[in-house]
Amino acid sequence: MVAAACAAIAIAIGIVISYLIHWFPVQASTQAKNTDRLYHVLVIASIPIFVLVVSVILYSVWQFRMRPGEELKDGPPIHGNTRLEVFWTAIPTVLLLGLVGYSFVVLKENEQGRPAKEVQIQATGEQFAWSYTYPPSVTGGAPLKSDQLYVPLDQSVYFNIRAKDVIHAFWIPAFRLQEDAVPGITTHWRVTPTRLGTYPVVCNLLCGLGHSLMRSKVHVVTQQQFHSWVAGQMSASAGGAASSTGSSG
Ligand SMILES: [Cu+2]
Repeated sequence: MVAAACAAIAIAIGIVISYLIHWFPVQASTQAKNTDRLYHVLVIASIPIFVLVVSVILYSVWQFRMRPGEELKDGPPIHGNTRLEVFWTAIPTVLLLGLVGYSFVVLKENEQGRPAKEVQIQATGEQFAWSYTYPPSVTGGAPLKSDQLYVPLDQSVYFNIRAKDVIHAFWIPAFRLQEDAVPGITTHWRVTPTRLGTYPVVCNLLCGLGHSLMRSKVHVVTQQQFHSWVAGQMSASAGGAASSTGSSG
């Protein structure tokens, strides 16, 4: 009875602490909210098990400790306990299947296809920088290459992720999304930004000496600002191209 009360108190304290500590950066996407909810469910499911396991260990260490004069004694010869073994196999199985199932649902939801009006952006990793290509479906003209990442608020963005040299990982912590950038193949992730602001883009796979400098920023702006930024970049690159042809001719 006392043990059960202590366990309940320990579980409650654990859950409160898990909520009080801010583990993560701000949530800036729909996917971030789903992922954080999953994380909290996993923590809340893990705390009672942690308390149970640690309690059994501490109890056993104290209760079955060697007392003076018992140095040469051996433990009682016990062989198996079918009922106990069925329990400690069945309960973790059910629990794990439940949590794996829920994780699967969250991942599926995060990757779900969106309506046709989706912005496509190609992110390319190379030693040691990220660059971005906005395709004709976004620019309405030629593809736009830039070292800056702008994404529109409340609109689904689909990233095609590539690498030129070695394996990198395209990670935006505020979106809670990460995928490897692998030479020779294109990987993807999909995000719906939900918070205006500027957030770090990080390469999260050791890719060489400059790896720690391989950082960039994502600007989440309104849809109107996004389109005017793209238009501005397009006219700037058109102007640049025109002047360079002018000077060479
Ligand atoms: Cu890297």
